[in-house]
Amino acid sequence: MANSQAVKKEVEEFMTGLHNRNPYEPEFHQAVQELVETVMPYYLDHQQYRRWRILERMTEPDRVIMFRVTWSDDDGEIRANKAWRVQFNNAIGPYKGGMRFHPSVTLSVLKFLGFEQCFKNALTGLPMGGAKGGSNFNPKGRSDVEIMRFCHSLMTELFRHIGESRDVPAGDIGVGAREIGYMFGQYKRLENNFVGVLTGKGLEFGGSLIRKEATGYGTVYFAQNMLNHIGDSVEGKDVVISGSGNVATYAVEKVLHYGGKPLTLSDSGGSIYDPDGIDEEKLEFIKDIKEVRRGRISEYTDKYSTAKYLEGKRPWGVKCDIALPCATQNELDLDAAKELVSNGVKLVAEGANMPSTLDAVHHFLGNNVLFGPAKAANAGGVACSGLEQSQNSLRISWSAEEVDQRLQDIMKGIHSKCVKFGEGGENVNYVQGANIAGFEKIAAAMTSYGVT
Ligand code: NDP
Ligand code: 2IT
Repeated sequence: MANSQAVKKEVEEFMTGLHNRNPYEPEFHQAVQELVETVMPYYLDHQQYRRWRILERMTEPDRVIMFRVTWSDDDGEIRANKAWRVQFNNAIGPYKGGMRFHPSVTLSVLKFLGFEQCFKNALTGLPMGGAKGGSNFNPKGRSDVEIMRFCHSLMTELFRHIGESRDVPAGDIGVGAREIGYMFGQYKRLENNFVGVLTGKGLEFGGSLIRKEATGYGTVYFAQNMLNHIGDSVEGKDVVISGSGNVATYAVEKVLHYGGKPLTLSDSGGSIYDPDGIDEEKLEFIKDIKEVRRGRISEYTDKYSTAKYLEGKRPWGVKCDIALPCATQNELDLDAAKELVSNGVKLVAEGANMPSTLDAVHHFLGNNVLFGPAKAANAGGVACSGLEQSQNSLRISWSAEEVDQRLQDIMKGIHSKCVKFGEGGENVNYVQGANIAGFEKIAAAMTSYGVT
């Protein structure tokens, strides 16, 4: 076993090289640092991987496709956006990962997401490589027809780079059932081929039951596994959740199924805090605001006057047992982590991708908080996408119960893999467990191929 000084030196040297090769990509640096810190001792103990330079190869995407998306808005103005598809690694299966439409999308953001996706997908046990794509297009305030024109134009370039055995995109921030429908429609038209080339499709054209619920449900299944492992459960726990999109709303739903009390939600404008708890009826109102009317979370307090709207604030100051960050990257920093810990938080599970900064992660781990990192905790979404691909290939549809049972089994399997590689301290170190388990599978496959 390599000593800690030697590990530290190797991490520093590796990260210096990565920074030099990839300047101005802070999110990508952060995601790699988090992985390399925990994987390096394992890497040094497995010299065959080091000899084959697996870490250097694994941190370089197979390819990045960058293109222009031109479209006309409702006033007839011509617009041009940037778009990318980062095909990171297909050692264990066809590229798989979502598309994000948000003005904050950059190559660095998509490289961090594509990189994390590789390990997440490996953890699911399904044959899926890692990719991510998206555009700096801002869907907010755009009409349905503008969204359609944008999606069609994007697919007019993307279609030549994807395929059911090549690369299978899905949704992410700003990309839900509506956008997937427009993109699938254009793909089908251009290729004259009806295949499962996207996941998250409508139920009428090859979508899977439970896909829309899967990321939020899966995050809570994972939290439940973590608590069960120490003889506890979600029942009776106060839960603080951020975001109010796909992941957050279905996390609330599963917390309610398990007898927990969701207290907060948020969006980019601020947070709502309901001391009485968000129940099923209130959740239906939120889904109507966000999914149907595409409104703001602040509207919640117009209807439920005992709730507070914390304008411009994230919800981490609210006392809780469990925190589920489900909005976006770096939404939970060191100050927020300190506040949560001093308020007695027991468990944090990441529904979003990389929502906690690296020093926040260190603070949780250093204070015996059970911490479920994104690549394990939110893998339910892509796992269910994998199940959608299986159903498409078999040309059958499974019932909601069957898909949900498979999802629960997959989340349990991911938990076991994390325990296998993360045991040793007072608590299971799920960051170490997830990183090493994911790394091992991809590294073994890459080694089998020789120098590729
Ligand atoms: P949605 O677009 O459905 O919802 C995103 C939510 O996060 C909205 O409430 C949005 O608020 C908020 N948000 C987005 N960007 C910011 C920001 N910069 N600051 C504050 N709030 C923000 O996306 P999803 O629910 O699908 O995705 C949420 C997270 O979960 C992302 O990190 C995504 O990568 C991750 N994820 C998603 C999966 C999926 O299957 N959809 C699978 C695994 C992970 P507003 O409306 O104001 O923008
Ligand atoms: O981050 C993610 O795992 C997703 N956005 C889902 C990807 C997918 O292919 O379903």
